[in-house]
Amino acid sequence: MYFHPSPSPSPDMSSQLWQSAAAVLDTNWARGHMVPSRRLYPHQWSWDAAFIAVGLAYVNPQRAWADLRNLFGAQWPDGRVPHIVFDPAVAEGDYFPGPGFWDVPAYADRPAHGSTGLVQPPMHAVAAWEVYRRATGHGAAAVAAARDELGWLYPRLCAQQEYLTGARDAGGRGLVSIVHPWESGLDNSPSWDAAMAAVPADLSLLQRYARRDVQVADITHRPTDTDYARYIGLVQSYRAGGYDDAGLAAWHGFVVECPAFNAIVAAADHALARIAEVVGADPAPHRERARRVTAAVVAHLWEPASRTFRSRDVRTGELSGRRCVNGLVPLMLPGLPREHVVAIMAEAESERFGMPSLSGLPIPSYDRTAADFDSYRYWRGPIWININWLLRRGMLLHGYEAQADELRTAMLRLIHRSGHYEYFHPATGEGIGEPAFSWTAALALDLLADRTAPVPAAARA
Ligand code: 2M8
Repeated sequence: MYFHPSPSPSPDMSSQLWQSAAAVLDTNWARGHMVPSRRLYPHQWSWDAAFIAVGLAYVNPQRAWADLRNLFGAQWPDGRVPHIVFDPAVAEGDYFPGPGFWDVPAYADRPAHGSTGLVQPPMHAVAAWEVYRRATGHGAAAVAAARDELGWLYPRLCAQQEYLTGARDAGGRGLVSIVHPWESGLDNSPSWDAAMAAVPADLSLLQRYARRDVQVADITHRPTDTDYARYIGLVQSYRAGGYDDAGLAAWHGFVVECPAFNAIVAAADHALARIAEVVGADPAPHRERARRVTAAVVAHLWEPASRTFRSRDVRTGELSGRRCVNGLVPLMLPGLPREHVVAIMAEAESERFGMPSLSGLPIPSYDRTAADFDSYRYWRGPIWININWLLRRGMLLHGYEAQADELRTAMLRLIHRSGHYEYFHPATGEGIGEPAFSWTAALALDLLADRTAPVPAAARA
């Protein structure tokens, strides 16, 4: 094994990592917003902006708020926050599918450059709360500014939650449905394989629309052409329906309840309850909705035989047969019953997900023992820092301090050794995908600044 667990990051390592992470965030700042990476993702992405804000809170809180403002400036009148906000200065051909393909409806106050019509997990309330919480380290003026920013964001965050828990409750069970794998953020996860198998894959679409991602990334590390043909077909379907959500399960080919997405929805309401107290609103409805969504995740997405959470295909009613990391993410919920917490921790510590004590590395995106586990292909095996960051928060919340610390150390050592990569090989730790990836850098800052870590001098300044 290439990596060996070590008790904690040394002060030298922490200081180098802090500098390199801050440098990635400087490099990726583009015209009033942050890009996930310069080459492959030249626009602004929704849940990336949330993870990025968590790190910017330490080095440049003004940019954290500006980035969130740029994203919510593109919010639709129905409350949806688009999964990509396009940068008008970037050519149509620099990302596929670009703004021309999405052809979203125009309305008065939407930025002319447009967006997609999909969403991503609503991590933003959690992020906004984290940025606000850190403002005390930057003086009284920063705290006052942060309170103003929360005031601006609060109604927008509420509208985002109302859209998701309202129009997107396609199954009528109190859970949010996603209408495209891109909405999960875990694009080609095996969690969608069964549902995607029923979506027609018209490969001729790839003659009409060239994939841009494979011009700048290794095709064996990305979703397949068949995946992309289905991705394009699903956007065409949703677009043809005017991005309307009425009766989704009857006419759209992919309608799925994801345990990670829904856990993030509930976590958003917990964060909104705290934000409500700061801005003078009533926190009670947020706590109540968080409780309801948590109860629905437990009631409908738990697979008793394997004692794991699974995604559910709303069209067929079937739970996915695959053990994927999205099934561990409900650990981040404070209201998760103890028996489910214990079961998730057992899964995280099993040979399937192999906590660092087994592999020396953070948790992979898919069951290591599955026959189709793929160490390179995106969300079908590699390690992702944002998901591990969420899992670590869950471990801390439920009193698993030693495991949380082990995971933190493994993440920091991995990023220090390999760089701020988009994702990592689950056996060797080799960096894969984009080498200067914003959320990896941002979350490294947060992990470094954790009170249990040796605080680097730059963080104290
Ligand atoms: C990936 O998704 C985009 C499509 O939205 C892509 O592959 O082009 C995912 O990893 C997603 O979680 C992430 O938000 C996005 C930008 O980093 O890239």
